[in-house]
Amino acid sequence: MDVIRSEQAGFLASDVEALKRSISNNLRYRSGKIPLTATRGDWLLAAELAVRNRLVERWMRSNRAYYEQNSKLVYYLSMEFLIGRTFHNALQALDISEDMQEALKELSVDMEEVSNHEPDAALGNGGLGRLAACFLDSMATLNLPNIGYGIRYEYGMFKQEILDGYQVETPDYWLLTRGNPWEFPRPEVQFHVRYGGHIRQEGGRARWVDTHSVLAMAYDTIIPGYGTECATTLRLWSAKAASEINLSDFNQGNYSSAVESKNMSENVTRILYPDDSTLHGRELRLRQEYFFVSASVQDMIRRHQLNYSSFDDLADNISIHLNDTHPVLAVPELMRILVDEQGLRWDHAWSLTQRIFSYTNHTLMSEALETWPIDMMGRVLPRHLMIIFDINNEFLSRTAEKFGNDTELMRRISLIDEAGERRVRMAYLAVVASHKINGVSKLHSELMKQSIFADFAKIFPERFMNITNGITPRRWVSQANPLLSQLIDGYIGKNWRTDFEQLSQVEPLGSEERFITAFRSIKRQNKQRLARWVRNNVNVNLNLDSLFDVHIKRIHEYKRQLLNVLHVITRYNRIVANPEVNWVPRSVIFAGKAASAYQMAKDIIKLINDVAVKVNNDPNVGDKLKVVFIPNYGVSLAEMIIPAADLSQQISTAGTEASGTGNMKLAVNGALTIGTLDGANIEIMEKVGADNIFIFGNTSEQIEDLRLSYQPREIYEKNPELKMALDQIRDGFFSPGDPGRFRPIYDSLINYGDRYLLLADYESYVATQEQVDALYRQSLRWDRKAIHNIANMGYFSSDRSISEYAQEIWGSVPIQF
Ligand code: 26W
Repeated sequence: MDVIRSEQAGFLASDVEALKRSISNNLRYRSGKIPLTATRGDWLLAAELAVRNRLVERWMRSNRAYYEQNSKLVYYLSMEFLIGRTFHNALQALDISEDMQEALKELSVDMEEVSNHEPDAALGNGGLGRLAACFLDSMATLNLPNIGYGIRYEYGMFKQEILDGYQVETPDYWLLTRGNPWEFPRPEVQFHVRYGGHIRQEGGRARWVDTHSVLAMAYDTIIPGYGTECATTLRLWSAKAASEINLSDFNQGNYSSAVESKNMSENVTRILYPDDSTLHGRELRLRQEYFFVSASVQDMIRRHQLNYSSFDDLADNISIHLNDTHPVLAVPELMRILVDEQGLRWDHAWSLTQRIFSYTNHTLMSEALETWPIDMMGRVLPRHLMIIFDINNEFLSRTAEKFGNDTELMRRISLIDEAGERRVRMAYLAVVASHKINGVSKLHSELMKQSIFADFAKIFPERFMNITNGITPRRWVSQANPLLSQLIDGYIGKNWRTDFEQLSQVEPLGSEERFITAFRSIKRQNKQRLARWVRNNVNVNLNLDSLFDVHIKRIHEYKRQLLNVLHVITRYNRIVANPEVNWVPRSVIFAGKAASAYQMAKDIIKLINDVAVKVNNDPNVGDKLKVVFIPNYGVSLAEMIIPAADLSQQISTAGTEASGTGNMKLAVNGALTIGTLDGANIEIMEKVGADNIFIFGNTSEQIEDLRLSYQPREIYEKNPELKMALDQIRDGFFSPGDPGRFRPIYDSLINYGDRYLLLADYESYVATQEQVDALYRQSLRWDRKAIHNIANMGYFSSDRSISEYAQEIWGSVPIQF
């Protein structure tokens, strides 16, 4: 009776009976199936829609509350949102996981089995995209009104297969196989995004004419908060040809040219660029960047005009956050709309713009900093280039007024790099246009001021700040590690999910035998879950008593997977030389994708796999050492690997990893970290204490000094174990059929300067690995330290990060329910 009444009132009840009815109805009326003919995919869809519908009510109410309360709205602009799966996350938000499991069970469906059918939404490369996803989760959970804007890529991050040890990329057809049940297409929300053409001056106003346009259509996804009624929106744009297929071509039988221009237009949202380190300066990428920011800014202006008759209060009503420089064209786009289309004076528009924008930098690596050739930008976006020139002129003359006409300084800070081919420096544009600029860890924010933005930090000291990254406890503990979560709940209650600092109450449990025993057993069960997966998919048997040593992240030279390999080879050589020693058994687990054009990263993957073949098949080694490369790393695999880790590898060259967030996920799931003093590792050490983390290697300052006179060959000559490992790589010990295969890896270290100073840190790394072994032998001490880590990681919640953004940058406040 209750169920019926609440459904009549517009609510969907969420008891088992109501869920069953929804699922059955969806199966029947959405898919046209009966249980007898339903596939797993059909059941999943039916269950997903049942969940989605139950979120809609919250979503509508949140949107209403936002309008009624006149709240400031945060627009989070990001080229990437690495969401992963949604089903479990939504169940958790609604607190109906158990009821859903029961409902499906009564329909003879295994929830675990069907939910593994859901593809990951892999609309991102790595850390930056996943951070955006954690931030959306936190903004919704904190009741902060916001809209995330991005691109609805038809193909997300490529799928990685490992064939004969090599990475092979295949397209990620995530939308084609089953559609996306979580999204709401909004055909009524479309904007023209224009490219090309030229500028005509008319009555003192610039008119952008003879353009070619592509339509941007919105697709909305609900982002549910946890422990709140709040649900917010992720709005992704998809390209549609402005004119449909050319009918006259079609009627004349020219079928290919009939669809060609449609395809060209729609290519703009076809695929995610799978490179997170080097900018290739491709025109299609520039078009993508403009495409989504133009549609987003037009959408913001439309929304503003629904409620306001002038733009005077625009900066009090909205904040626009730039997730790295990828969306920075939103700056000239807002200026263009305000000045050219809405008739605002330049100065007025610029002062609004500076109050509205803020920018987070995620990398200092010069090859990843975006710059666009003037030529290309002038061709694709002529009006925006003019606006950037105008911003630059004004910025340079104001700076000259204040700091004197120092031509060297002007050359350095100009938004236009005049050396060689002239290019626009997008990071400088972001800094000049933003009132706040932050790095993502304390060290990174300091280095940012000392290196790429040194001049700007003097010109605008009040703009620069730090907000250390965080991760969402909902996905990375509660969802990924249900056993650990239940254990913690039993002692301290469930509220740590929204108040992560409550984990500190776990601290005293580190001396309670019952808790330690339970913790140990859970770690083992998580290792078992992973080992089962590895056996079925990689055909390697992992020893559950071995130390699970985990190195999972994009494959990149600066992240130094190769340093890990050097240790593995050293360990292997030691075992072979002394098989009788009672070695601490290790399973070294790698996972990560290499950018498709990044040959060295791909060579490293092949090396890992070749070393694995050698080590795993050597009868002298047995269970003492296993090496596994888990293919196709992504959010869902991370959720399985992380809870099973004993040791977390965070071994980037100090000064290169802006923050890291995998480091946080692993530590809070009870892995101990072996790491350098880089990025957020430093802050993790501050929280957990130097005794509970394995720090090694040169500091960023030492690295800077070392670079001046670095001689990797000398280190190699002096250290026989290191020399042996490198010679084995060089001489084909791991690639007997192709002995020269890894020569480029050897050369990069010994002959081409070892850019990431692996050799400088090798000895201290290997020595620290010995300390790891020694501690692992004392399992009680190990477990206590792991528990101590969990108890002291509460700071690294993305809720804390987002509260800081809201208070210190956006000035936004929660909606009241
Ligand atoms: C060439 C285009 C490009 C350049 C840089 C694409 C993507 C990037 C990103 C900045 C790379 C990235 O994901 N950076 C990571 O951001 C995380 C979230 O702040 C940090 O935790 C990582 O340390 C940082 O590498």
